[in-house]
Formats: sequence, structure tokens, C-alpha cells
Amino acid sequence: MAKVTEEQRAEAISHFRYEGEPVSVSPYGSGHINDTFLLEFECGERERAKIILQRMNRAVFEKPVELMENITGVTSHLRRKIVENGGDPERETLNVMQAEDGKPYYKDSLGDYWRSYKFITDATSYDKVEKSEHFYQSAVAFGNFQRLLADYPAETLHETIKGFHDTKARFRVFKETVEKDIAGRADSVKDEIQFVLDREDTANYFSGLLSRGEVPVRVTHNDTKLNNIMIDNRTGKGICVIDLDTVMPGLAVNDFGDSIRFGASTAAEDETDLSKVSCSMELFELYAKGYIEGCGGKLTEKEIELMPMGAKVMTFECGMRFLTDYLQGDTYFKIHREHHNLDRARTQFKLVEDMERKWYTMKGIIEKYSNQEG
Ligand code: ADP
Ligand code: GN1
Ligand code: MG
Repeated sequence: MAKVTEEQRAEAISHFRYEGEPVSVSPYGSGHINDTFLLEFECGERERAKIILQRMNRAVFEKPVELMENITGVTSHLRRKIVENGGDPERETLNVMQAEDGKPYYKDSLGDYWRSYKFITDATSYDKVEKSEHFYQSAVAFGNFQRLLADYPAETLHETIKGFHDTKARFRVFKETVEKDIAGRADSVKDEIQFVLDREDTANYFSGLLSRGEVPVRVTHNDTKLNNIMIDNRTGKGICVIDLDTVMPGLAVNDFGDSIRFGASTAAEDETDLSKVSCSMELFELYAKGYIEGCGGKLTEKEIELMPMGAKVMTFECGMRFLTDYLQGDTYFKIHREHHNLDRARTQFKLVEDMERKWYTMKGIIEKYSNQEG
């Protein structure tokens, strides 16, 4: 997508119902998909008000109006439940702000869609686990999120990205991408390509289980990395799940797995020194415990048993997606340096290998929790 220009951003800002005068606007966060800005407003004597403004990625989300319908539906549902439970709906769920015409988005003169959220104050979204307690609390919060949406009418949700976690279909796309090799990079990453091709069984695993009805389809988040949760600065609790673009029917084990992929790694997603990358069994266990607790005992025995597989499949899928994007010439994920997507793919494959090595340790950990359920 073309870079956001100052004029484009100013146009968007002028079409939302903000109070006060904007005093600063700056790029914000480290998401790979949308363009996020932090706006600060001066409102007389009061403390400066902060607002999040995002340009939605049009190349990734082809139907932004439907996407916003999902988000307003899900956040209204969460708000009701939070109020019922005596929580604070201003901080515990995203609050979508209206544009001047009352819509939850603004379409600019270039055809791009913008949305705005109240800023969640006194909370942090972490790019890596700094305190293991935060990771545990993020697990409880993602589990709670799953539980609070258990009675959401799934059939009303739009599929914002078709086949988002259809790993089998993504494997097919990967093979086609290798064959086409439009960026002329396939020759230079033969080992990485082979790594993927050797694991077709991993790619097909969940599609087989789903077709046999062995795992339930639930309303899931589908992008449960640690920086998609706000941790309260004072209490250290996972206060709010954010980045709701991919809330769709899916598998709870994939939500579990994606969190492990990102948060249980001992290094950053784009670390270039692969000797630093491994999957921490301590963090794996902590997250499993928190997630099972947060789901409130609702996960089936089978889902709990499949948690190591969720971790492996999501890590494999993400690595394959990074490599696909590298082979396609870096058009999907934002990159900040040359070969960034390749570096990311390599960390994911290193993690997959490490999980394969630690497979029985992971199974053993999960067995302990499995016995406590049901
Ligand atoms: P992306 O899809 O690009 O990852 P996100 O919706 O996750 O976009 O937003 C990017 C970052 O902006 C988040 O990781 C978080 O740091 C910050 N952010 C998003 N929404 C809020 C909010 N309501 N309050 C505070 N910070 C937010
Ligand atoms: C993207 O939007 P963000 O940065 O939270 C991606 C996820 C990947 C993740 C890898 C809509 O998440 O699927 O797992 O990058 N989101 C989308 O870091 O594709
Ligand atoms: Mg995000």
C-alpha cells in the first residue's frame, strides 16, 4: 500500500468527531498490517486526550465495511458482558469512535478506510515477554475473550480474510508461489522451501480433524500475539484484547498456538541470530495454564490434547506465510529492512524444529492440565 501522506491523514482526522484541538500526531505501534497513529488533543484544563487512528490495509481487508460490522458487533457484545460483570467497558474492550456522519469509519478521497479507537490508557502492548507473569495474564485474558464470545452468533460474522487459518490451502498457495517465483528469489532459499515441503502433514492436520468433526468451531480472535493485548501498568493484568480484524469462526487451539509462536519464543520474531531462538517450555506451560483457566473449563479434552499441535501448526503456517510473501516480493507484511520476511520465516522454522524436538515435553505438560479438566 502507498504510504500515508500528511494530507491524507489530515483529511481523515477532520472527518471524525473528536473533542479539542489536535496537538500531536505520530506513527504508533509495531503491527505488520494497518497504519496506526497516536493523536493527542488539548481540551482546555483537562489532561490531553489520546486517540488511536488507523488506516485499514485495503490490500489485506477487501471489505472494510463488513470488517467494521464485525468489530462493532463484537465490541458491543463484550461491552454488555463487561458491564454485567462490573468491569470498566472504557478500558476492557475497544471503543470505536464515530466519524462525523455517524459511521464507524471514514472513507477518504483516495478510497482508503480509516477508523478510530479511544486510547486505552495506563496499559502497555508488549512486543516481547518482559515478565513471565504478563504472559500468563495475557493467556487468561485471551481465554476470557474466548469465553465471553462463546454465545456470540457466529453466523453473523463476516469472514474478513477467506481461509485465514486454512493451513492446507496456504500450503497450496505456497507451492504455486514457488513455481511462479515472480520475484526470482526461490533459488536463494532452497533450504527454507524444502523445510516447508517436507511438512505437508502438518499443513493438513487440522483440516482433517475439522472434516471429521473432531474439534468445535468457535468464535476466535485468530491473531493472538502478545502485542495484541493491553497489559494494565498498575495491576499487570491483561486488561483488553485489541486488533479485532480477524475475529471469525475458528479453532481455539489456533488462538492458543499463535500466542505460543510469538510469546514463548526466546527471541524476537525477526531475530537474525537463530542461536537465540527456541520455544521456552516454562512459558509454554504458563500460557497453557492461563489459557485453560481463562476459557473457564469450556475446552474439550480433545482441544486441550491438541494444544502442542496448535502451537506447531500456527508457527509453521506463519513461517510459510512470511516465506510466501518473501517469494512474492514483500507485498503483504510491512517490512523495515531488506530480507525482513525471510528473517521472520527463519525464526518460525527454527521454532518449529525446536517444538518437534520438544514434542513429548509439550505433550507431557499438557497431559497434567488435561487430567484436571472434565
Ligand atoms: P495491526 O493490525 O497493524 O497490528 P493493531 O490494531 O494491532 O494493528 O494496532 C497496532 C498497535 O497500536 C497495537 O499493537 C497497540 O500497541 C496500539 N493500539 C491499537 N489500539 C489501541 C488502543 N485502543 N489503545 C492503545 N493502544 C492501541
Ligand atoms: C500480522 O496485524 P498484526 O501485526 O497483529 C498478521 C498475523 C500474523 C502476524 C505475524 C491480518 O498481525 O496473521 O500472525 O502479523 N495479521 C494479518 O506477526 O495477517
Ligand atoms: Mg496488531
